[in-house]
Amino acid sequence: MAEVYIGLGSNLEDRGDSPETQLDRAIESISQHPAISLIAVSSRYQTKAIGPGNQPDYINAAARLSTALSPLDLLDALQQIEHQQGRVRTIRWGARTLDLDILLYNNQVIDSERLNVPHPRMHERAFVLAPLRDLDASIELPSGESILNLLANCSDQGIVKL
Ligand code: A4P
Ligand code: MG
Repeated sequence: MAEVYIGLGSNLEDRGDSPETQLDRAIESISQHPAISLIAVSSRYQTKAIGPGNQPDYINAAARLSTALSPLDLLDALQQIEHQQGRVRTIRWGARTLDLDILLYNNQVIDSERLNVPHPRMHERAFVLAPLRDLDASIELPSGESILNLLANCSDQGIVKL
């Protein structure tokens, strides 16, 4: 079984469901997946969008999972859940109904065409690091960097715990 941390984010409605409700639905889908056990979900944060244009704030959270799925099979499962919730891929970093990112997969470093783990931008993003800290303040990246140190080095990025 692999120990996995994922990031969840939403800043658009899907068929009338708010970003908060989208996170609820994603967590429900993950918990019902036959090959994934949901261990814990972090607090939620309202966060200023990083990316182009004038986007609404995001709701972000993180979750700890246990799974027998390989990293790529897990990516497929998460992308299917994104798709079910009306995710349409248009511009990179553009607004989205639901984004599910694999942050950490055991202590593995993965650099393939479809998958980069640890998530390549997590070390500089308070909206990823703060929810991870809520789950387990002792988490380290495979490089040995502690998420607490990384979070302390982040500038004020306008994140508010809900
Ligand atoms: N991919 C590679 N590595 C991974 C991984 N570890 N987890 C590939 C998930 N996917 C991974 O992703 C594009 C491709 O990345 C996937 O097809 C997969 O093969 P995407 O979800 O289609 O597009 P994206 O999310 O727009 O691109 P990207 O580069 O993953 O964006 P980020 O870095 O995830 O940033 N601001 C706030 N406040 N909160 C947010 O949650 N999120 C983003 C997205 C930007 N700004 C944000 C937030
Ligand atoms: Mg993504």
